[in-house]
Amino acid sequence: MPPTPPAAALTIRAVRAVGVEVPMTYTLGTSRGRITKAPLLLIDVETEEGVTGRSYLWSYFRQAMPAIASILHAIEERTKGERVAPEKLWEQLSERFALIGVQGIVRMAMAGFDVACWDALAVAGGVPLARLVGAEPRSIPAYNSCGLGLMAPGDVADEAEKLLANGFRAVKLRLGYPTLREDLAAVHAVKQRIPAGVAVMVDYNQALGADEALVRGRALDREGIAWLEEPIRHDDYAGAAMLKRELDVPIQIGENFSLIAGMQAALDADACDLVMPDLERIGGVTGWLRAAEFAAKRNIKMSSHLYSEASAHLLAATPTCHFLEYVDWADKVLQEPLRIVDGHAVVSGQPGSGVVWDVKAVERYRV
Ligand code: SMN
Ligand code: MG
Repeated sequence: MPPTPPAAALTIRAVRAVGVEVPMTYTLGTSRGRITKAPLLLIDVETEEGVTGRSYLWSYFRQAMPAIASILHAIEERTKGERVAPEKLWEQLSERFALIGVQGIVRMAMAGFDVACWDALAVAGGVPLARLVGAEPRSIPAYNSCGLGLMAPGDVADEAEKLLANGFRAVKLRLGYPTLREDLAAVHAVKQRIPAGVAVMVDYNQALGADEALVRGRALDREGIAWLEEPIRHDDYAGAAMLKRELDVPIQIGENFSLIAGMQAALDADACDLVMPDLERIGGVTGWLRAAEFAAKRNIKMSSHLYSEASAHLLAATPTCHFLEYVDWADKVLQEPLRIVDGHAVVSGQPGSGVVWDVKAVERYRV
């Protein structure tokens, strides 16, 4: 592999944020509500040298975006004129925001800024983000997570079939219907419709209490499920450890780990078999790299959550890389959406993280 280039000298000039709401191809009905449009806050970090770094934040709902943009404005005030050195800036901003705390929308804004800074360095160095963080671009196994929300079993099976386009060999099904019988009906409908050998992950989005999770988990043990994601409250690590001990199906958590401390607490409690940090909640690229090192030390397989474009680059550099969560939710505002070939995300050799705006589309979906 060619040596990692020295980080380019870039100086922060401005941090800009634009909110868009992008229609989703498939409605996502989770046990926590239905999502039909992707609320994305698009971030540009402009430098004096003329290079712009980009990232976006999945903002959960439209009204959160102005609040996050306002924190990004505070970040701009505090970093204008500084060198683009993301790890140092993370420490500096963590100190500056210590009183309010690096959590919630403060952490979101810091992570979005961090990812855009790393993107700027990769673009300036003329290398893909993967190379900047020490890996060769390569193909990453992906599962299709674009849909498969809570709906009638026939509809869920129809959608599962569609999601196998582009050679996907893995899909994620949302569960947490009122009864176990309905959960099993959805699993059976999907399994009967798709070829044997296609992996099926299931995600409860924290819908169950620990006792109910044990009952439903025992039933799922017999269904050949690839992983059981967030069956209970995300921060009930003792409950998750009990499920890990009692069940055969691998327990997957991580989209709610807040920074590396969250992941460490979960692994110290032996709360899961697998981890899937979220690029934002884990603390941007800076946080991801620490998490990847930590997962490798504990020998635990690591997948991603949302943010498919940058996460694909980072998984290339993750020693225990497992699966990319593929969602196409930003595709409509990207010049070049992430490519999937034979069910694998293709990490491009182009400079940066693969996030460049389709300016006309951004205007169309702007809120
Ligand atoms: C999820 C989380 C947040 C937004 C959409 C979907 C889900 C997943 O938990 O893991 O994909
Ligand atoms: Mg999930």
